[in-house]
Amino acid sequence: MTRLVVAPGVVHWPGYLPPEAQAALVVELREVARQAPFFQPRMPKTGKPFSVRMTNCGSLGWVSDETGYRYQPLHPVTGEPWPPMPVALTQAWRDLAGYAHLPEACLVNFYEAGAKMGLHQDRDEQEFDAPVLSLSLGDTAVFRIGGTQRGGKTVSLKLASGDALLFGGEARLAYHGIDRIIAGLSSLLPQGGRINLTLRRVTKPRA
Ligand code: MD3
Ligand code: FE
Repeated sequence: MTRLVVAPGVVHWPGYLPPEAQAALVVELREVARQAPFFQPRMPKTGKPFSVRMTNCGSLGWVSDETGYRYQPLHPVTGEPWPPMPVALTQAWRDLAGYAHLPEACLVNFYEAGAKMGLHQDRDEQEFDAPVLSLSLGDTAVFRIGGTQRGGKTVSLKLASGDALLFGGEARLAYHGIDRIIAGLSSLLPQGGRINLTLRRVTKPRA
């Protein structure tokens, strides 16, 4: 398995998930989305909608609306608990994360053609000692990552279906975002689009 160190704390495994595992995961994610439908997050204060739609699985999910960003145990629209995390995801975490405790949240981002995500830091978690693990499915994304200060130098990376990317150590608070989606390179999702899964430890483990 090819393991590329992209920058300090950033590790890329191109094609980590073989095609059959990607297809099996899509089946499980359709069930997640049936139980916890995709919602359209909104920017704090302005209420401007994101171009990315989201859902979550695991005991906690990330949500955003006029009142702010936060993790919560219930879906913001249905009021139901998030569905369980597929075992394939906890397995990828055990395999790659190098962290002794299980993730609590898996944020599922769905990008249609034209969707993007501006440069931001992920800092709504209580535990920055845990890495964030990302898995990409479907269309390729042009991903950009910089340092811990806004306005610094950035590097771009293409994320293809099946790729895993781990952010830990000094990269955990790096600015990052998705500049654009490149359609037509993957046949995993018949209607096209990209799914990104981010597995996160949210709370500080008790031991
Ligand atoms: C670097 N998602 O959900 S995944 C996000 O492809 C997010 O949907 C993007 O940024 C996506 O917050 C990028 C790669 C990623 C995820 C979390 C990180 C990079 C990260 C946390 C810290 C540093
Ligand atoms: Fe992020």
